[in-house]
Amino acid sequence: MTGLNDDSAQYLISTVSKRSGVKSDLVRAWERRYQAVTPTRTAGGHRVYTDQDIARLKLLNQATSNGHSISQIAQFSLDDLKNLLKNEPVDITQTLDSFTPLTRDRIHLAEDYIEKCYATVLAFDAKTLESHFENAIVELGSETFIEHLLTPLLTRIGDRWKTGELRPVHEHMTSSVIRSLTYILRNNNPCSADAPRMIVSTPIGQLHELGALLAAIMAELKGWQVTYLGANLPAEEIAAGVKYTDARALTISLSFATDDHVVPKELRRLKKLIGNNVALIVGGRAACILEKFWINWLPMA
Ligand code: B12
Repeated sequence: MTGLNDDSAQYLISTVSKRSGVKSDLVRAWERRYQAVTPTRTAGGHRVYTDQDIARLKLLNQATSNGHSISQIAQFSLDDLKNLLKNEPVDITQTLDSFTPLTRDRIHLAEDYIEKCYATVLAFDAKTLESHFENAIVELGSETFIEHLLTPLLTRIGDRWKTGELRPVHEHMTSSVIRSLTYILRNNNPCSADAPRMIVSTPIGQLHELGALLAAIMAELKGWQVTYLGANLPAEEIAAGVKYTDARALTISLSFATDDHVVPKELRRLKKLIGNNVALIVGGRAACILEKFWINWLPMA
């Protein structure tokens, strides 16, 4: 049941138990009786497991806590397990952040994943990158994944692209894999009909859309009903979106700092069009440029 090749097996059972939350004895029992995971062995005979084994064990643990019988689900693929849990009252990828404090261990885990993901970007291996991301979402939860893995990883990619270590095509490949994760990251539980509505976009000339997309996902995880409009829209169109949805807030993401007046001008127009009853929230790494123009912006939460 290990989906990755055995070269990636690297964790002893003590680490696996700590990271998955499944006691070592139980890991061995699930393995012996149901082949829930099939570790390889070191020359000395110790079992070694992969990140994907850990993600599987974590989901199996959650599913059995929800009442599923291990004998029936032990052979499920990672995707089958995620689908099973999506329909449950408690979905681990969405609740992990709320219930688990952000410990030093989890931050280290995110840092380990950043190294692995960056190596995979360098190797231009989209499939493995996707697999690392999927495992990391299971282990870290969506919010921690976005804040402590994706954001620093993208920052590093931007820096290395600037120094020439990476080419634009490395960034494009990574951005495309990230976009494909949206479905897993989003809060798939139906939100209440009276949840406040929010529009998320970027102004004209701001082509970076990932900051806006991630901000939209974060808002959705916090209970907002979000309509994401994509990037590079004129003020009139964004304001029309606000009007059609009767949104209470408009979130604008800025990733690219320029000296020209386009963004401040667009934001002033937007503010005028949406009026004072709709909150205008501006964030992203380039939002600080607005200070020199006029606008209060919300630093990265
Ligand atoms: C991917 C990328 C691209 C892709 C974007 C693909 C896509 N579909 O989105 C493409 C190829 C289009 C691109 C183009 C360019 N890029 Co670019 N790009 C990046 C990169 C690597 C990641 C950007 C990203 O997605 N960030 C999104 C998130 C992860 O970052 P963030 O903005 O900090 O947002 C986080 C938080 O701030 C927060 N957040 C975001 N929005 C909001 C909103 C609210 C309200 C709140 C509360 C929080 C919040 O949430 C995010 C997650 O936590 C960055 C590197 C970097 N350091 O970010 C360079 C970077 C932004 N790009 C840069 C440059 C120079 C360019 C180009 C000029 C390159 C060129 N010569 O053409 C063009 C400009 C395009 C334009 N006019 O906008 C520079 C910008 C420098 C500057 N002056 O600001 C950077 C910093 C790279 C670098 N180190 O030089 N880029």
